[in-house]
Amino acid sequence: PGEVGRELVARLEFGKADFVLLDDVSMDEFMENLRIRFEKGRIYTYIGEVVVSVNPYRAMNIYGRDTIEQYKGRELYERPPHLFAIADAAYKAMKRRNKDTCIVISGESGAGKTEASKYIMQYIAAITNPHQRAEVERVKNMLLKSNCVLEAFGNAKTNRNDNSSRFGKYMDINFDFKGDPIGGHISNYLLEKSCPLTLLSSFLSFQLVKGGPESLLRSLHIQKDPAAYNYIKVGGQLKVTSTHPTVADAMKVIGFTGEEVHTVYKILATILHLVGLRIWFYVTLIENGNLVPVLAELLATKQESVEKALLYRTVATGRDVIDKQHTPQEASYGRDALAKAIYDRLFCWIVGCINDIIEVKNYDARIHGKNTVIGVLDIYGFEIFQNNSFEQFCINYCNEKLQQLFIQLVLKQEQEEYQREGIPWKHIDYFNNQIIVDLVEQQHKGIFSILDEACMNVGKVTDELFLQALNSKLAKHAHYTSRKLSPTEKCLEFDRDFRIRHYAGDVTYSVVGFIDKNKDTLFQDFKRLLYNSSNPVLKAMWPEGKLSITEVTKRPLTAGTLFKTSMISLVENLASKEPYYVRCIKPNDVKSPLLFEQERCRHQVEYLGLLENVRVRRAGFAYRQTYPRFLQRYKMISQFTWPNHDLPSDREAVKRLLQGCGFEHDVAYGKTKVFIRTPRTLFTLEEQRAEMVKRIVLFLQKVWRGAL
Ligand code: AD9
Ligand code: MG
Repeated sequence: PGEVGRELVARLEFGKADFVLLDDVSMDEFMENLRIRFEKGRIYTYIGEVVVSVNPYRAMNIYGRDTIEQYKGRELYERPPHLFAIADAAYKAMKRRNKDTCIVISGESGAGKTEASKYIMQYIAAITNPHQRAEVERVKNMLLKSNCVLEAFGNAKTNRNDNSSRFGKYMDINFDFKGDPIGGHISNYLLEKSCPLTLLSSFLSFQLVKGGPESLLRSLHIQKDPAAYNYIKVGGQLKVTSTHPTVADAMKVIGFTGEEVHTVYKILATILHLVGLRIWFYVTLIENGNLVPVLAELLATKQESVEKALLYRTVATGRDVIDKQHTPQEASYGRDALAKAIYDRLFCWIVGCINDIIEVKNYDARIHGKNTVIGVLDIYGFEIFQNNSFEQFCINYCNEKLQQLFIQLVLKQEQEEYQREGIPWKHIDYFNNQIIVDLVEQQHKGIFSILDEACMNVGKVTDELFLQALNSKLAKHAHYTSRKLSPTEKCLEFDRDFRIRHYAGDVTYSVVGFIDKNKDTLFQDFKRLLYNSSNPVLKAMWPEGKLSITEVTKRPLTAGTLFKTSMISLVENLASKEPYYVRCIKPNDVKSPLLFEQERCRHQVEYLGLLENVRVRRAGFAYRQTYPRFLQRYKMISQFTWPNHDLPSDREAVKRLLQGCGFEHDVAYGKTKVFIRTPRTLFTLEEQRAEMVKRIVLFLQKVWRGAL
């Protein structure tokens, strides 16, 4: 009775645990339910099998061992909504049905994606390897530790999140036939590195300034006094945390050699010094030349080479090769590009090393059967800022791709289930965003192609010319417009603006910087400089520096094209798996556990497409359940099924029960499951059940009292 009583109260007070059960799918009702649940500390709510999560901004006592036990092996609806339920569903599908599954976590910066991915990993680690096999424990430890290393290099303090992931991450966890982890693989996407100064806010770099031991700092020529680096002032004060020893330890534990770790230090120190390196404004000369020998030492190369690479550029004119001096502006640009590129390479190299370490080894599929996978994707959600540039364009394109995948998979899954169960398919009306995906990625006609074409122009390449090309090629596209095409539109304030009508809403992008960021060029001279380093680790990071000046004719792929290609393959990979979704919402901008900012949240609900999600879910059958489980829950509301039925099958019994309630028109009977179309029906069933439960409880209480 205690549990039943609690459940009844919970149902009344904590809003609806599944948005599909809303009386009416409107924004207002959705928001009301979300707010009630957040204020009551119920941070998770379902839309069918999707978890909507609101960042609580406080420690919640819902991730402990006892909670894990409650969710282990249970079905989704048996417990209150939780990440663990989704993790368990993904795990069960993988283990029972031998399916590859994936968990896609999205939401804006600070919404709680990375925390969610860690809880999911933790849950999987906790429920696997019941026999404590040493090798599996080792793998689990590696997978968890590798996260810590990646965060140290890939996360930074931003004004939106103190521990913001500056890269998209997809991690595969491989399981053996027993369902225990045996390895993994990480893919990283678009490390945000727009400005070298922001780079330095990455934790480990900070730690090097202050957190490292004296001897290490001396060898890196770093002064102990942070005031010497007062140019690093991202987000105010230098924040020093004590991650330095932990990260170094984690790196060593997972198998980085001492030399590798030391090279990492040297590279970070190089960036620190590079950012401090000043070039005179009027002449191409280095103002603080004392840094040149320091850089040469850290990069294990010659002083002259460093200086030359910073100030000159080798160009081939016909058969001659000449050294052409940069303008001071070019030299400063080159220096910044070098700092960014080094960090980017370092990060990719670290990911590569981790992959070598955690990849599945000694697994013979012929003996042990197929090894299955759970993928976890922690990736940036839709971004709409005051000023949106190339990065937001890429990120929003990524979200269009994921939305397209979502539409295809949810609909495909529904369709397949109906087929399996022998129920006729009914068309679902929804907005298909393929047209926007095409607008961005189509060969020759898409925005990425137009951008690449503009970048390839000989002669003067400017952002304005790119915008002109967009305007002439996309003038008739329903989802594209610009100041020139719609001069009266208020939100297109500047000539440099263009706007895309994304599925989640309109976003105005400023064309400034698109060309530069897309080309993402690092002068070849730098690549040669680093390739010729006598430090083998550093050299290995820059294989293309091997090419001589006359050999370098092919243009490197642009940032846009690389991103597009990686997104296409990511989506292909996800599409081959059974997906589960976690949609994260950030309740306010001040990290408060109490504040539910209505407008902020509404906006996110909009661009996560959650209402659309509820609609798709409800357009088919809102609820489905296997016959035995359905009976288990509702059998008390019919005399034919309570306490047991004598019909030939559970299917017949469910039919009888629903007929008795007058719901015949609203249900379909599949081979193993009953499908209920409208949530109202389920609602009524729930109410009748609650009523019966109450009566039974009262009855039992009377019996007990009588017996006593
Ligand atoms: V970003 O796109 O990487 O900038 P995320 O990853 O969405 O962002 P993150 O997971 O880092 O956000 O969460 C931000 C902060 O919110 C964390 O540092 C926690 O302080 C807080 N948070 C998030 N989820 C939870 C939670 N389930 N319980 C408690 C949480 N605190
Ligand atoms: Mg994150």
